[in-house]
Amino acid sequence: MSFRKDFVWGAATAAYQIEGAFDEDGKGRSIWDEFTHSEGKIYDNSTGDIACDHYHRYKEDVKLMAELGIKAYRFSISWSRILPEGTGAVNQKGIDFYNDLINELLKYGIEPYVTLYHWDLPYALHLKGGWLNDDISDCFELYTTIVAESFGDRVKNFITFNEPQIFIGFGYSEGNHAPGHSLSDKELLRISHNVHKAHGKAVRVLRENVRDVKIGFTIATTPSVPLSDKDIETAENSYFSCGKGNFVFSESFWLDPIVFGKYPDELMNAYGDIFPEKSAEDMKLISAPIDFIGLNIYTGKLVKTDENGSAEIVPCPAGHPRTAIGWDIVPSSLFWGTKFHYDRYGLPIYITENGMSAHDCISLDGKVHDPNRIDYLNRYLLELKKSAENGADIRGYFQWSLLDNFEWAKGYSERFGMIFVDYPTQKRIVKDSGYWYKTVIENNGENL
Ligand code: GBH
Repeated sequence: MSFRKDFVWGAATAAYQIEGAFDEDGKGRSIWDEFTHSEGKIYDNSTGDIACDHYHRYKEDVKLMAELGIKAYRFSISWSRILPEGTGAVNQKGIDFYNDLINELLKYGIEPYVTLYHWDLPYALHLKGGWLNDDISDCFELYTTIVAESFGDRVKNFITFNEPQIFIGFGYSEGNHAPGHSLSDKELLRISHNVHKAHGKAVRVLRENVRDVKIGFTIATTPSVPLSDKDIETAENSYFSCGKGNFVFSESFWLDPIVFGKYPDELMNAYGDIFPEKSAEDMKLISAPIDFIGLNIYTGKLVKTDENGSAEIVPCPAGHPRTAIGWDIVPSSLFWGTKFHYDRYGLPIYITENGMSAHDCISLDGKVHDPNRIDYLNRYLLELKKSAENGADIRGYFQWSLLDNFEWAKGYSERFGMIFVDYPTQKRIVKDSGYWYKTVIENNGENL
């Protein structure tokens, strides 16, 4: 045993972070266009107007992927590129762009994995209330129908949402991501239920329109890692708890309704009185079967059992290794995150994101040396392999990210790519870790 023979080795990106061409060829504005264009929101005052200029350079980027032996590419579609107003008229040039990209990928035998929503809500819909508007799930259904009809003959893998926790938690609660709001719990619950319904409607549309489709839902997760063997149960319970104060960021709030057709009792006990109206029909829609769970794992938190038998988070010791963005390096988060999710939900798992930021630069020899990233990836992938050997059904791994790109509120200050992007010239340089990843793919991880 080890990684499956057909293990999917991939790379991931998202539309707003790489495409640029923010107002070209009929694209409408998204909440991220508006957010980055308002003063003081982004660390380095940058925007995604040009980003990696992938809209114009996708052929070069796909070719680089092929050279690295990448088997699958996870990217997102910009809703406002194909529906500038969110609903209504379709922008044919937007459809053309994704058709060209998909065809280019298939030419090299790279399998497309499409994320429908990676945070860039059409601004026109935001003005009508966005995710708070109860009509939004119908708009999402329409958007998904167009995607399914346009690309479903060639794209078979879809992820409805990327990290609802983060776009809702950061965008509508903490306010440091677009659209920069700080809403009440009652409003956050309404938004979340609308996202759940939008997911359900998208699943229905994809099943009806795309032959042999595989559908997943991706969450952001910082797994609880047991400090010792005595703490396994405590870590697992705390990982899936969904109590007061943390429901948006929790796991079970997102996945229980989708997999079990039921919001967690803990949530309903705490918030039942302010929860929006939900019908049995809603719950049936939300829990339409999906094919896999996508986990985005970057770090973990160590958990031990305190004197009362409850979970206590143990901070990493001083000097513990961290990535440039400040996240602790906890390789075993890949083992425990996949194990706990497989134990609870029993669905196939893809790691839809994992990777690290570093302050990479071009050396005198013209290359980009990133030994720390190679070490990070090596350690994390060994833990993933261990989890697969331990029985979790792990189907694939997408490294975040193919390219250095626009890191949301951090602008261009963090580099997550296996390919370096020199923004002033848009020159691409494969980092040492990119070449290293190539050998991992060639050996199906046996050389780790
Ligand atoms: C993802 O979000 C996004 O999907 C992607 O677009 C983004 O570029 C990428 O990751 C890199 O950020 O304070 O140590 O506990 C990641 C969401 C939220 C993951 C915060 C790590 C906690 C770190 N992240 N989280 S820590």
